[in-house]
Amino acid sequence: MLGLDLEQTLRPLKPAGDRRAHRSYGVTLTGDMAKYSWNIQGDALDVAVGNRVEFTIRNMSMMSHPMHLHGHKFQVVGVNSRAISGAVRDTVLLPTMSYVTIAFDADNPGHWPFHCHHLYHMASGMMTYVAYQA
Ligand SMILES: [Cu+2]
Repeated sequence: MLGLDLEQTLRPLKPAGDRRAHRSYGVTLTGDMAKYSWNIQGDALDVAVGNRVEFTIRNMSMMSHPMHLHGHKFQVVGVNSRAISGAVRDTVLLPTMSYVTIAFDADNPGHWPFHCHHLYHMASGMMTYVAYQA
């Protein structure tokens, strides 16, 4: 349950559809156990209404992180560089040293948090925003 084996077997009741992504973004989860400092680094997540966007999340830290996006549901479309048509969720677990790609339609304008759902990790810095361009 703490890896991505199960995740790769899940199939959606309603897939996000086969649109090609207009934009792909990359973010990396980093951290330091001793300092209890956690971060999310990478592309600015500036999206445009109507776009299909993909985020590839790489966990380069030594803890797992359940990553949660507000305001949208996303489909898991890649696990460790393997393309899948996976579950539709609003949170996905990133085990240590794993990659997950998620896809969603930018259909809910706003300024939406994207963060680790371990609230102590979020509070120490593992949090960013999806911002819709004007
Ligand atoms: Cu975390």
